[in-house]
Amino acid sequence: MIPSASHPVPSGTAGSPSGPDGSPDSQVPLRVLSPDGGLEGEAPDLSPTEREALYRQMSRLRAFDNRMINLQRQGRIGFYGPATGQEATTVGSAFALEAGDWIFPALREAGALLVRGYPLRKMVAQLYGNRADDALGHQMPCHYTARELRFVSMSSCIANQLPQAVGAAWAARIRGDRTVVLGYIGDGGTSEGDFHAAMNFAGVFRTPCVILCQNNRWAISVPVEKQTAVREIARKAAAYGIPGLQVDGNDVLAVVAATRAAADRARCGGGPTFIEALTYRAGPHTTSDDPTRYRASEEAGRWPDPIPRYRAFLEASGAWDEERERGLQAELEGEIDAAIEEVEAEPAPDPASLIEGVFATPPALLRDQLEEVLRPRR
Ligand SMILES: Cc1ncc(C[n+]2csc(CCOP(=O)(O)OP(=O)(O)O)c2C)c(N)n1
Ligand SMILES: [Mg+2]
Repeated sequence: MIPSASHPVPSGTAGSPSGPDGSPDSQVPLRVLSPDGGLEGEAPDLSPTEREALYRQMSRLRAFDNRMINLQRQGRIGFYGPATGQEATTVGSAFALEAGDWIFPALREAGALLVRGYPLRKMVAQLYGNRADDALGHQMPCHYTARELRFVSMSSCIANQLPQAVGAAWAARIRGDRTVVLGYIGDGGTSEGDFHAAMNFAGVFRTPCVILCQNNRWAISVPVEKQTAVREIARKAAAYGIPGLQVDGNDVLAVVAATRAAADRARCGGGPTFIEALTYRAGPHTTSDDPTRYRASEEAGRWPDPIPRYRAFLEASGAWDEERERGLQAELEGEIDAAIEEVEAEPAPDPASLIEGVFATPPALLRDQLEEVLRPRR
């Protein structure tokens, strides 16, 4: 883990929530695997198929990220925001939910959508914004949305999604159903007023939600030390009467365990939980960013890569080997190739769709503009 004077990541096997009474005890992040993949804590109860699925989805997300960055560099898509290094946090947390739970992503949660079973082809389509895209290019790239899978589109404005997540959880509570809401936020997002509004509301109304902060140590070029003067973001939860804990976000088993416990608590009427997942944004903020301008490249190497770390754990129990790895990589390459080929064959959206989908009857001004767009150029 990355040792830093102001934001250390001590090892430990037990996540210790600071209680709703706000006890200021120092946090010990929940950890199940050692940095090299040895079992050092209590693994969550998962079947062999589920254990393998965690690995497959993390690898799928990594392969997808790598290919989408290449596509952007080749000029085939305009923009991409990878989650490299954060696969365990998103995949593990979404995996711990039930299918009927809602997910309100921040900006780096494509892994949660993959876990939900969203077709990879639709993700590629969203990035191209052509006729294969459900939103017909009306959204910015990486703003996936899947109502049928209870995955709300991310909001471009940082932290907006959190009051919405907490409100949805309140609705579930009023209706008395068993839905839990998982709302994500980044370390940078915790400086926004919406973070306060959401945390306060969740605490006061004891809404059935899990608020998960992906502390990847950077908000574009702003390091977490300049974002907040508190050493552990999880401690902020105490001020809202919410239990807060830290988890090793590069340890997929720890993330599953922490999120599952928090979701179970919420489902049983125990109220919200705040989880700070300690992770690292190993890549650029987006394809428009060059992190070499503001941080040392050695920094990333101090964080265990969550994928080989978990692979070592699977291999130690005989559940994975080199041959299976080769098979998986070939399968992923084929899946991504096929998705790109299919989407690239689609034409651009019908220009008329530019003014559809917002107003029941598009106003005259928009109709005039469309006419101008369609008028043949001289
Ligand atoms: C309200 C608002 N302010 C600024 C931005 C520009 N912006 C986009 S992403 C980002 C950083 C977010 O950092 P963090 O919450 O840590 O998430 P991460 O990118 O690390 O996943 C900023 C400042 C924005 N989208 N919305
Ligand atoms: Mg961040």
